[in-house]
Amino acid sequence: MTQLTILRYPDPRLHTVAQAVTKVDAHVQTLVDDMLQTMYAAEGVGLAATQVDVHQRVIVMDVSEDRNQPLVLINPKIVWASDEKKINDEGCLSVPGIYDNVERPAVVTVEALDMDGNTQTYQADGLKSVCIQHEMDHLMGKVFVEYLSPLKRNRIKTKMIKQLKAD
Ligand code: GNR
Ligand code: NI
Repeated sequence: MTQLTILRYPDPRLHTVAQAVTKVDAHVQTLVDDMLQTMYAAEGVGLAATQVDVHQRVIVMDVSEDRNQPLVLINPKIVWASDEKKINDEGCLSVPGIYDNVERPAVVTVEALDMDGNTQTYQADGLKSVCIQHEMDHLMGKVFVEYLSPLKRNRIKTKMIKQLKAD
């Protein structure tokens, strides 16, 4: 297993739109293993391939308390979203130390391939719903700070650039 480097905002590569996976083969399985290891090491609840500079539609997640329920979503597609919206405090491994409110549908149904290449359907609410939508945004090249006002976003950008220079 390999720990991968997580891109940090405002890295322009975070705005790349990912391509659909054509076959869930050994190459994709290795990517999934490496992404899970990277996510657990970073103590995140989710990770999109975009964040490790691989532009394929692959997401890993684990929203369980004991961090022992990995979930893999390949070529995810939201097939239903509730009219009901919810505001959640979001953070992102690519924007360390920044948390802010984002409004999203409260409940979603998502269809995706699993590690065996089988189509699975998941209904999610709470953190799992937020995380699925947050990760799917990454695959579209979108980072959560883009939901915030331009003023906030620019302050965050400046702060991140200062932090990167200090590292
Ligand atoms: O670890 C993470 N926590 C989190 C908290 C609230 C809403 C979304 C997230 S996802 C984030 C990991 C990450 O950056 N995934 O892309
Ligand atoms: Ni994120």
